[in-house]
Amino acid sequence: YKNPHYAPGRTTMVHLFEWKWDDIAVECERWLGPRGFGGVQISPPNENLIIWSRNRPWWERYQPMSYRLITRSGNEQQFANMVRRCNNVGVRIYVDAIINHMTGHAEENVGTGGSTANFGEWHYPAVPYGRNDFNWPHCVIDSSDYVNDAHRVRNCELSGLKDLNQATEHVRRMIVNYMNHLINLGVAGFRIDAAKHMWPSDLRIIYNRLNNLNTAHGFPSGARPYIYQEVIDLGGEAVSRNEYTPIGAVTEFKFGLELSGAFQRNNQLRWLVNWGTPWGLLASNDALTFIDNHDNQRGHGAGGNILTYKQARPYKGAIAFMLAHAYGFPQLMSSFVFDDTEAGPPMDRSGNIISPAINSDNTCGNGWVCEHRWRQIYSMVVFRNVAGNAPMTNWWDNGSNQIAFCRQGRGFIAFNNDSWNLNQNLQTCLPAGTYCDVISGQRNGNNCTGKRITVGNDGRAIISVGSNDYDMMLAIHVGSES
Ligand code: QV4
Ligand code: CA
Repeated sequence: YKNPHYAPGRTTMVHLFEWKWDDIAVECERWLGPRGFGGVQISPPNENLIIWSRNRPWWERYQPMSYRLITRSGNEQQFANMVRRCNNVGVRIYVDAIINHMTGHAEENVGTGGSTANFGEWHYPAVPYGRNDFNWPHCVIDSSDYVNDAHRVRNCELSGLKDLNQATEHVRRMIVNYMNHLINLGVAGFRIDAAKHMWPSDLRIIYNRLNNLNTAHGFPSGARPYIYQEVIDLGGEAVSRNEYTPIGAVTEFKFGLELSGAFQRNNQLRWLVNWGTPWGLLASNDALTFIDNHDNQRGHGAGGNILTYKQARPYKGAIAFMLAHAYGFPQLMSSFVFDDTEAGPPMDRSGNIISPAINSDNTCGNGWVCEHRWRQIYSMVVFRNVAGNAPMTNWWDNGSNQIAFCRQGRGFIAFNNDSWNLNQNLQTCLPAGTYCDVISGQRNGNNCTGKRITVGNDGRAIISVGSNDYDMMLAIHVGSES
């Protein structure tokens, strides 16, 4: 369950938060496939409660009404079409699976597919679920439970969301049917929402009942779905991430918290010399890594000061470090613009999501940020693919916030987060030649649109990153030789 089953040479997925299936299909074909992205995490595809009383917040999608594939992102036919088209260009689809609970909002009761429920009676006829399928007697998780009471974290409601009992055969069967339906349609794996709130022993049984990935979509025979479980564990809680690593990968929330701190100069970059398990991170193979996610970029979920697209310069630095470093399985966030932390995606008056516009410089419009289309970010996805399994070597730092390292023989990166210039003769571990920096520009035929770096026969080069440069890093790799 820990292999994402990316197409060969691909390493990185992007969360296209609240995108429509038709738009993801075309994005796979025109951008993600050609640029070497490995996969897409999509928003929950199952029917959710429509919440007009809060003007269709993004979080309505975390209130399931049924497992029918019909949401503001599209219907089942559009979903199937997206998965097929993305797989055809080597881009995998990962589903955000909400299997801990149903709805938690009492005032409205119609879903995106027209299903209704009787919230007060624990009655969801479109699944169907009834009162016996939920944990009983009902209770709501208090903040103190997270510290003291793993039982209540698993068996009480997460902010009033009706809490399913995954120990019952009927609930297991409904969940497994839903997930297997998605596997048959060609998805490669799942984000398990709110995994902390379910018993690992129940989850193990559910995972073991899942089908192998669909070979008609290009997966090897016998391939198990990739499973990464949302467990926020910054330490000091009754539930530990270590309870979940035996059954799948886990979202590593310390990763983005620590890197956000370092790139905001709350910590010197030189300390990143031993980035990884010495920092208290999960084993690399167990970790789904990211800087921000859809929750913590807007103050939901885990605490802490997290970098987002709103602090573009240090954010790009942190993302570049994530992608250059060998640790973990990285995921990029792709956002819509927001000020109101509850606001849903760009939509018209009827609540239909408005598609992103694509500008001539490849960036997005219509209220979409599309971080995955920022040159400094997509170029680093290529860097990671090119680096492959090459070991990290030749760490250099200036004792402060200037650092550099190699991916031996494949790539080299330097960062300057100090308030003075970086000018050094450094070992790049690359063959002699002339290379284009993929941060300040790119290779254009035999020319570079940004900085050009000359690597000598000894592998050394003069590396310059001014403290006032537009970006704080410089990256070259064997694919950027001019
Ligand atoms: C309100 C009150 C409750 C009350 C309840 C009863 O706040 O005290 O009990 O009404 O009616 C929304 C509202 C929330 C509301 C709730 C129920 O924000 O105020 O409760 O609905 O109607 C997202 C949002 C939540 C949202 C939820 C469902 O973040 O705000 O709640 O969707 O719409 C912990 C967990 C972790 C979780 C994280 C947010 O360990 O698993 O909190 N993260 C995941 C998702 C996240 C999602 C959920 C879990 C739930 O990443 O996006 O929550 O599926 O850390
Ligand atoms: Ca639960």
